[in-house]
Amino acid sequence: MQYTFPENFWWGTAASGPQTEGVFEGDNKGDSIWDYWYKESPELFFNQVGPEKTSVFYEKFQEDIQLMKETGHTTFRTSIQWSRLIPNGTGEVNQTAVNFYNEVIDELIANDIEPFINLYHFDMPMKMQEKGGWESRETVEAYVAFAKVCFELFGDRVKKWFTHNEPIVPVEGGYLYQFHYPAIVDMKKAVQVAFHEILASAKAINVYHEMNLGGEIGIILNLTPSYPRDENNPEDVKAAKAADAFFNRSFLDTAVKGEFPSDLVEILSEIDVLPIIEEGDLETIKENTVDLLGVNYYQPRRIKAKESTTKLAEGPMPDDFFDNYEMPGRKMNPYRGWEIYEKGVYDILKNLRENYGNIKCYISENGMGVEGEERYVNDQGIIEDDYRIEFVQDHLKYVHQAIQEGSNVRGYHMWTCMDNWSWTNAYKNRYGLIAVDLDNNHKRTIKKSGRWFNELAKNNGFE
Ligand code: BGP
Repeated sequence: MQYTFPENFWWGTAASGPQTEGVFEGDNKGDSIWDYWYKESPELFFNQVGPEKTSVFYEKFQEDIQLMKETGHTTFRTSIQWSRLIPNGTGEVNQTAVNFYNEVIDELIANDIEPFINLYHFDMPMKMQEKGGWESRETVEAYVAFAKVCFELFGDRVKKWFTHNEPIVPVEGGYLYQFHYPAIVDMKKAVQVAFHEILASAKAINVYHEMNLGGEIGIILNLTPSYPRDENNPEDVKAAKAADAFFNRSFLDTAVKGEFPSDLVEILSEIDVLPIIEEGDLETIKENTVDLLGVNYYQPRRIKAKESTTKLAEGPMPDDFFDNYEMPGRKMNPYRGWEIYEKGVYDILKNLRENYGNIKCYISENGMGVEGEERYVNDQGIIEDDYRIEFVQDHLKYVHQAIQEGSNVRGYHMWTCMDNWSWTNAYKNRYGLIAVDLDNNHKRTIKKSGRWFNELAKNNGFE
């Protein structure tokens, strides 16, 4: 086999509770910010479709786990919805939710699929948001208590934990670019939110390690390599470095090294948006770094020195330090508007190897959302998504190369298993190895890529 991966390489997919479970009301679930926002302002949601319309994992998880088996999964990531487990954010634990997550975890293990559990996938309980969400210190403590409950309830069986998925996204979406609730523009709050997420993660890691449950805990970051327009132009290079500090190193350096990047601190201090830090916080962050890093990779950033004079907001914004650059001829996914640059994943892994102590990591999301996949259905009713197979193979070749050169990569998760609801695009773009027919009792049909993925996992590689 030309591309063989290390023994026991983790093959699987990633998903999240809010995007798959359904039953967004009922069974004592509390509202998350998404549930609340959708009920308040459905017109803000793509096609007015919100988290009430999912692939109904809550109901069909047994069937779904069988399909995971059929598609070669040895591992699967999902998240526990905080607002399902602890409806008010703090206090009483919802026994119906405990039963549900217990059943899911047990069913996965019974089918030899190792559960990877993430504690936060953009889904702040509304009750905590009312108290300021991540802006507030109270949320940090509430989150750590929630994490502890999860470790106590499920830590005997779950051995891979993650504190956050893409913590930069609630910062960008909620406090800078307005695509997550509360959808405001306020750089000072954005920085405080980021700081509290970082602190909450370190505190949860501390609790987990002290409990000695024999597993590993990490964080999942969406890393977007920042390439300057012209490597020989110092202004472009400086701009790319600033974007890298804002969007990558803010969370990467704190998670892996326990330190804030000094150039980021300089910028934040220059524009007077440094967060409130209490005594002992920096030590907590320093002492509680991750065991394992999840890398979500979809697209790079192309950056040039600031040329435009348009300000995105009255106050400071990251974009005051760089402009995005539309590189001519770049390969795009037209449906999502994201560049496809396979070598980006190699550059990330090389950077982790050279500058982050070769931290143990895995690819925790990578995938291709495509609109109108029904046009690829063959006469047996199967979607022939060769483009997805090609997309994954092309990325895996670079992952393989990084491993050959010594990168500490332990697995690959695709986004995603079943076509699912997306925060900003609802069901426009489909990412799954398995199609879901929303109009026909959520019927599942394995796509060609699902069959291919099964072979990939069984052979632990491809030709
Ligand atoms: C990641 C998120 C996922 C998922 C994916 C695809 O950033 O962790 O939750 O949504 O992106 O993105 P989208 O659905 O916006 O196309």
